[in-house]
Amino acid sequence: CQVCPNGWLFNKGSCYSFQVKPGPWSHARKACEDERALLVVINDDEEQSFLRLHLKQKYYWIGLQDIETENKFTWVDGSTATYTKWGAGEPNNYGHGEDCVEMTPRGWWNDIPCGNNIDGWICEK
Ligand code: GN1
Ligand code: CA
Ligand code: CA
Repeated sequence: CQVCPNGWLFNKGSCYSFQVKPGPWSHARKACEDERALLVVINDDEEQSFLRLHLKQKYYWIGLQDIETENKFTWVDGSTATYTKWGAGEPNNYGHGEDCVEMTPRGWWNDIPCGNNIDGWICEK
């Protein structure tokens, strides 16, 4: 018996896949859906701390965005963000607009342009 598919990590009722493949946020979201998963939805500090252990110096997309309404951050499961782990000064919608969220190597969240090709993404199912 196996709790998660090969290559996925188990924590507290969910399975997680860390993908190191550069691409924009929309690609990351689609890639997770293709695996019958979602771009990761982070609900509490326990989940955040678990994910942080596996970042390996990379930047990953998470399932949070404010594309529709500036500064209304919504998860890909449709929920509004209550728990957050923004870095200092974030989210700042820097420059011409930053509507998608990355997790930086030390675990802090930062809004960046959705079209940026960052290192990868994290799926959850
Ligand atoms: C800044 O400093 P850096 O490049 O890690 C900015 C972020 C922006 C990012 C855009 C404190 O991050 O908010 O999303 O540029 N950080 C600060 O590239 O202003
Ligand atoms: Ca924004
Ligand atoms: Ca930012």
